[in-house]
Amino acid sequence: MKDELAQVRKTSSRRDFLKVAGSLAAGAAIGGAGVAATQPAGRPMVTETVTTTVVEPAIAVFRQVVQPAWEDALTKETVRIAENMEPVISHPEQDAEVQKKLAALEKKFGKKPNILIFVMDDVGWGDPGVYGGGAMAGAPTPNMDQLGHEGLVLTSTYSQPTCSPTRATILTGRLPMRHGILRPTLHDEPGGLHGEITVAEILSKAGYVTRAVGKWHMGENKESQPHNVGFDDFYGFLSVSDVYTEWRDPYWYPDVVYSQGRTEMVKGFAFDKHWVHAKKGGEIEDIAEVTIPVCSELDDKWAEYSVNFIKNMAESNKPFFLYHCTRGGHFDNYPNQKFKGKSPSKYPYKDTMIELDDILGRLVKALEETGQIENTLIFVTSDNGPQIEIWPDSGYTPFRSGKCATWEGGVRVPGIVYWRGVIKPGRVSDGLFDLADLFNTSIALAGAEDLLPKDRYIDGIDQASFLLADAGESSRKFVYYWLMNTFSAIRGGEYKHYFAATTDDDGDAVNPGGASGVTVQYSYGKCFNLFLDPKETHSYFIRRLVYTDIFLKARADHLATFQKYPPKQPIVQ
Ligand SMILES: [Ca+2]
Repeated sequence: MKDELAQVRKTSSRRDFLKVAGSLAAGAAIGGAGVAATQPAGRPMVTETVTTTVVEPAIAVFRQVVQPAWEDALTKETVRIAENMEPVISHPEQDAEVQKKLAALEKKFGKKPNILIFVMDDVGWGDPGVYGGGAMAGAPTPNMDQLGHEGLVLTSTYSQPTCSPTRATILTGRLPMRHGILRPTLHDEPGGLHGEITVAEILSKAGYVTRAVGKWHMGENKESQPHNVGFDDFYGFLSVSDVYTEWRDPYWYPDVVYSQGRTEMVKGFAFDKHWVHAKKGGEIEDIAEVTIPVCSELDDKWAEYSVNFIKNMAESNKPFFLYHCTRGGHFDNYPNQKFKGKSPSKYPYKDTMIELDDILGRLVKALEETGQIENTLIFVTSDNGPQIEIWPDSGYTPFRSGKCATWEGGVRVPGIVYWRGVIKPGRVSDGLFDLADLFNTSIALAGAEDLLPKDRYIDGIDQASFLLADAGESSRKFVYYWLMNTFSAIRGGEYKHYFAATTDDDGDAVNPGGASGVTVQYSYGKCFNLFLDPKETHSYFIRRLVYTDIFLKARADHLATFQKYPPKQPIVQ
């Protein structure tokens, strides 16, 4: 019977298997000998009724069959490796496998690996073809798709609900309540990242050449500028695309464009209207004012800058950390002439998507041509979900709501990981990955764990072995969702338990999106099974009380970390 079961396992769906397993067990019960074969050792044989003998072995077989090939993170214990570090699920075997791979590479290349983090703006989980978008969504993404197919596609990568908080979380490994940037900085708000320790600062100490290219948006004040928080060189703009252009566009702002007084008022706001260049130890130099025609060429110029950097680094005995952040596809998209009207959709956001994909291809090509592709980790992501209120100049997500919300549409983003020769091609994982993990993972790849801060709480965890081992499992048990300073939800396994959320009812907005609702605290909570209900429309908290204890404890443990390490902003509960 074992052989028959094995054959069924290989060829049939689970439902078919259960049916066959049940009948085999029933037959065995009647025949006698078969029952003994599936009876667990030491369990007394039940022979009083046929019904009992059928059910018991069938369940035993069922348990054997559904033993997952993947790890059930929700049942795993975590280990706190330091008081100021997020607890992890330990995986000593995959850690050892990856250490072996990395040691061999270091021997081959004579230096630590390069790291390229490619952050797109407001691009949705559903936009790349490898996530179901691409050609379907009127904007094919062959380069993203290829990296995904030949690397690792993460289906549960999490950002923060908006731009600036996510970017600061990537660079500090800390949630917004700790680094203090709870929402995007606006035209007249200079403050930002100062006082934080960035991955660029740590990697610089570890011997890396560090460079930020493109959008910054983590504060314009001098102390927060990229070249003053660890980067050797910065080439891009300090704020966000719409800040530079929307008040120049008569379609959106006739009341400003055709009013000299209001135009002067905006020009008087405390933000630099130029895109800039700066080097560590130097001052910001303006390159050009970001008018609408200039805006449409920024991504192309920034790509060229990164390509040249990659080429120049080929002969260096130092590894690099390149943080390349695109302008697109944040509203308003004014596609480059080379791409305008070139997507099947022909809409500005879609034309921008095909340019972003082309740019990724240019960076990969530069790594290939200079012999660095096998010594470079590439991580492709977005800083938050699509800005639904701006539709149709916005991205696509199959999930509920969008940017500004903690619903999945706001924070679940693409996560494509590629490293030729290191990551086994064709991997797909739903293991949890918070973009904060890029901080710890980058530092681990640099072998610079000794330089991790000890005076502040770090929410990121080292996911190197998850990303790089052939069958790597995530070392993260929970993702914590914050809606600015309100604790919103926790995800563990496929379950997500809400304590608070932003409303996204049609009546609240022109288009129902994350930026238009109000924050509501749920009296008891909501619970969604993201496997069965990825759109989060069927809360069945009251039917899933068995998980509630886990989430209440996780919430209490998480909030307790703010006792020892106070947040920069007060928590609202
Ligand atoms: Ca964004």
